[in-house]
Amino acid sequence: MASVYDRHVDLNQFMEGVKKRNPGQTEFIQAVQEVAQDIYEFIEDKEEYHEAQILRRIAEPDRVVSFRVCWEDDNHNIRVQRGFRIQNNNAIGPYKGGIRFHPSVNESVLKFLAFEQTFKNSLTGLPMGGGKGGANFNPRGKSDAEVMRFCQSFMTELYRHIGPDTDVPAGDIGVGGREIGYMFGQYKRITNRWEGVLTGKGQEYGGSQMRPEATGYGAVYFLQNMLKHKGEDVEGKTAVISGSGNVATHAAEMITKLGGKVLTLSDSGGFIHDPDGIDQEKIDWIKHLKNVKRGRISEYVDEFKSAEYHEDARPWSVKCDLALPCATQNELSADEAKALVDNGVQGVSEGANMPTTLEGVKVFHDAKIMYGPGKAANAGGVAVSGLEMSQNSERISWNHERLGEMLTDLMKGIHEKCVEYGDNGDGYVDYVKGANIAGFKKVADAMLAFGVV
Ligand code: NDP
Ligand code: 2IT
Repeated sequence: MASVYDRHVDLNQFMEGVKKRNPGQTEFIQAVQEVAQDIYEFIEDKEEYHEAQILRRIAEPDRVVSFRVCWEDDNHNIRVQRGFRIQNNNAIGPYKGGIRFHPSVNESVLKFLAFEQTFKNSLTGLPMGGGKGGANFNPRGKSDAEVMRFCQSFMTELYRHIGPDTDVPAGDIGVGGREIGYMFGQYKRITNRWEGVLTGKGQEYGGSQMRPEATGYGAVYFLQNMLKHKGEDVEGKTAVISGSGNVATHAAEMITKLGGKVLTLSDSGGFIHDPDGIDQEKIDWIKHLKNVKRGRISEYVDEFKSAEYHEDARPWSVKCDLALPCATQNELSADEAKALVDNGVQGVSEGANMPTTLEGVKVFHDAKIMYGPGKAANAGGVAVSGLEMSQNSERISWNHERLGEMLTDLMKGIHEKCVEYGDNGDGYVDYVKGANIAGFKKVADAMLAFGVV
């Protein structure tokens, strides 16, 4: 019988250990499972990784910081939230990853995101480790003043755990330019230092051109690379997109620029279906609705009569060539994947992190659909964050055109790495396997170099 010290616990025994050590953390266990199955195959004949227990170590965060965040709402009620920063792994660079403000945030969700981020950041080729943070704060319906007070209180604790060479947070769900501004201002005030400690900053104070667009554009570039690999293109194809935030609106914008037609967008209330296509003018209207008016996607149908609103529903039943889940984790089930396949979907590119369930991924693989997992497809955001760090360190700013070219090249490079490790030899590329192995290898080899730390 294998003891816990056995170097060769099999995949099932490994996963049993992960479940036992992380009780009830379903999202984290799901993310580890998805990676472990590919890594086990890859390291089967590589004794050094077993001996050094590399996978076991990557699946144990370096540090989980949890803290209380108190703030006062506009009615003078004292509110108490839980904040976190998960520092998963810094083998190849400072911890790097977003901050999420959403009522669903808990330790499991942030541990899954920090774990995924470790592989994603490695795939970019830039020197960034993996981290993630956030709080169970719901920005919806809050005044600007309330959001500011929350962000300041959050940073009053977080600042001691981060730094430009230690850990560099950015945005994620519920954290955009406004929140980054409030958090950066508070960091600067506490430390009396202007430094590139956050990315996704405004252009006026050290933010990078292309960072707002990078995740959504990058997800479409990844899709374009997958299609090209099969001699296809985005032009003339229909796309179903979920979400209507930063990633979804920029993915929609790039699909449109490349001659595709976007049929849907959504939020947690439901989705809009516009058979005429959601063109640039409509996307600009949605950006204003979301970023300035802080409105809901249902309002689209009052403005654009060609569209229908489907309450409490997700868009995956709408017939399309391309699907881009860009909202949140586990938003695309096996049944929904099957509906997409039955309707003839050709390519799926994940703007969100882990939006497809494990069972849904299996449906895409069994049907041999081009399927780009989040850790590869949405890496453009963190990649341009890495470029923002470089610009801040050098105290310069590169222009939009140059950064656009760098993003295009980075996504091409990530696609190539996925093909290198994921080509099954039968013409089908398993992009999940490719991303997992390529992402793992660099981190694992760095860890081997450090010995037992
Ligand atoms: P935003 O906050 O800008 O937008 C999030 C969108 O997703 C909103 O439309 C929101 O609707 C919807 N959404 C959030 N939670 C749920 C839910 N539980 N059910 C249904 N819809 C939901 O976030 P981003 O666009 O930045 O992030 C979207 C996804 O992309 C996330 O998975 C994030 O981790 C990932 N990502 C983001 C990157 C970035 O650079 N921003 C980089 C890489 C990945 P509602 O308003 O109703 O909540
Ligand atoms: O999931 C992600 O990659 C992000 N939210 C962006 C992280 C970053 O540091 O830019």
